[in-house]
Amino acid sequence: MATNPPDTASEPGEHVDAVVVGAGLAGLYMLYRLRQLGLAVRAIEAGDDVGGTWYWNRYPGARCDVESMHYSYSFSPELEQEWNWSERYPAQPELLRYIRHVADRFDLRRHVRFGTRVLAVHHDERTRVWRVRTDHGQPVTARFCVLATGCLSVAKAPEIPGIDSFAGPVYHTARWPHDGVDFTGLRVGLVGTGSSGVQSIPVIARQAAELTVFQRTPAYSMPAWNRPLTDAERDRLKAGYRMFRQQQRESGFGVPSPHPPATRSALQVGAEERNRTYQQRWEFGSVTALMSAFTDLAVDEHANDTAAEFVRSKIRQIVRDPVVAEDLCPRYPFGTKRPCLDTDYYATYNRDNVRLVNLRRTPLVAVTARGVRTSSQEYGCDAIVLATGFDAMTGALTAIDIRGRSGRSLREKWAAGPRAYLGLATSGFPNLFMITGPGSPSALSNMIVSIEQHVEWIADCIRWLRERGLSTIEATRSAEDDWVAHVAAVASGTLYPRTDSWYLGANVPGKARVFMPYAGGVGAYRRICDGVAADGYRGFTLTP
Ligand code: NA7
Repeated sequence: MATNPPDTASEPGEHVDAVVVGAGLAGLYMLYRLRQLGLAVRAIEAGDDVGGTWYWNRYPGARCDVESMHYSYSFSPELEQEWNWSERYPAQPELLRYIRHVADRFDLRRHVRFGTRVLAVHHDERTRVWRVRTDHGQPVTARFCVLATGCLSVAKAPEIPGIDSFAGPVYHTARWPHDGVDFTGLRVGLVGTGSSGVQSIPVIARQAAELTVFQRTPAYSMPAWNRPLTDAERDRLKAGYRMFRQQQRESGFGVPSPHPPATRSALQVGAEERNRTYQQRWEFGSVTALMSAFTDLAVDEHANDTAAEFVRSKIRQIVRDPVVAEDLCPRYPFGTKRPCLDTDYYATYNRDNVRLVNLRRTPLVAVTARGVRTSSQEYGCDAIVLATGFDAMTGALTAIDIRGRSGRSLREKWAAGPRAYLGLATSGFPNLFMITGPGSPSALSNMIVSIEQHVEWIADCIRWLRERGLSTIEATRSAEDDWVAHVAAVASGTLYPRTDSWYLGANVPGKARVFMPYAGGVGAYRRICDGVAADGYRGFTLTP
């Protein structure tokens, strides 16, 4: 039942109640919830299929760093029961199969316009609708606009001189060819050692004749201990799924831990006991297990260094060449860049066909026609892989020309850093919502837990507005200012802002340096959002 004002109906284009930008995990669930409310909905997706992150990131070894049974939708108990994940940590092809299954099972594809990129989203104050312009096809107008554009969807162009002069192929991990790449017999140069590099390096090393890894900042990586799931494991979790989901929602990172909650400082226990605890967490294999071993690893430098040193000791044990091992040892506080989960990452440097180049010692000067030149020499390459990351959290939002009241541009409003109330909405942009936007736990959490929370909050909000005959909701400037200050205050109590990372926008030259995710935890954040809604959407202006 469309509710558009009659004067938009005479304009060319499609008129719906709500438009959703993106058909990844967030966009698909948003469609589902809005359709349940009886709204006319349209999603617009740049890819040719659903999947978002898991559609684009097809590099060898691509895998989620949250366990499959925890990184899956909780909204449908039937879906939970019928889908059988094959491995503890899901690989990209299986994740994409799952998301496609969800799209088909809930008949969501018919609401999505694929292969279409949103260029502009402009608010019309007279008719109070959003006008969405795309790279082709007709425009869409809608009362509500939801940006489900993802935190890691705009691949970062590398600021490497000469990259266009390279004679061979250049691949970015986040834009990998759909039919794969065969590196057999080739000399491959790979730039970047974040999660995408760490996952792809062992796989490419097994195929290529030679692999040269160009590392600027080493990652902290831990073994995933990935393995097939047994029927018994799947059945056990399925039987207790409802309680498990509740724990996820109330937890810090959206990843409940099988370990008892930490009660002591890392500095309160002796070295032997501390290392025993770290060893247990290492053997468990998860992104959060080590970080949550003691109460103060995220906030106290000295405590943190005990965990950092534990990982460094592992690197030194695994990597045979002591110079290479030292080059692989990170020096920034553990966990302040997102740690990686790997399969055979450090051991790969023991292979004869793998070489590590430490760009801190010999900086990358340029890419030439023949390979990669550092300050000390040129490394011949037949193919180059860029695992250089993303313009994270805000990149996909500011890539669109979004204009709110009085034609004000979001790009300009956020030039000094993103400003959003609860990471969900931004003042001056009525009826515009972001899923896992800056200022929400987003990338500091199990994304699907945060996605479901935002989608449900937005759907409940729209239903509430309709029940009261209200047409517009808009964050107030003062609520937004208070929230942005709160996000900064919480972050400043941690070690996170001390390290250059994509959480801070530090990986993109010229980007404002602001710690973007909310570090207060998924459970605490959810309670705040629920409280705002229970108070009649405190901090928002509501208009009939
Ligand atoms: P990341 O984690 O941002 O890693 C990118 C890597 O690329 C990192 O090591 C960067 O070094 C390196 N990089 C970026 N630009 C350059 C240039 N110009 N020269 C040399 N090295 C460079 O991206 P990922 O795709 O690996 O992972 C993103 C997230 O996806 C990950 O955290 C998981 O949540 C999933 P730097 O650290 O900037 O010195």
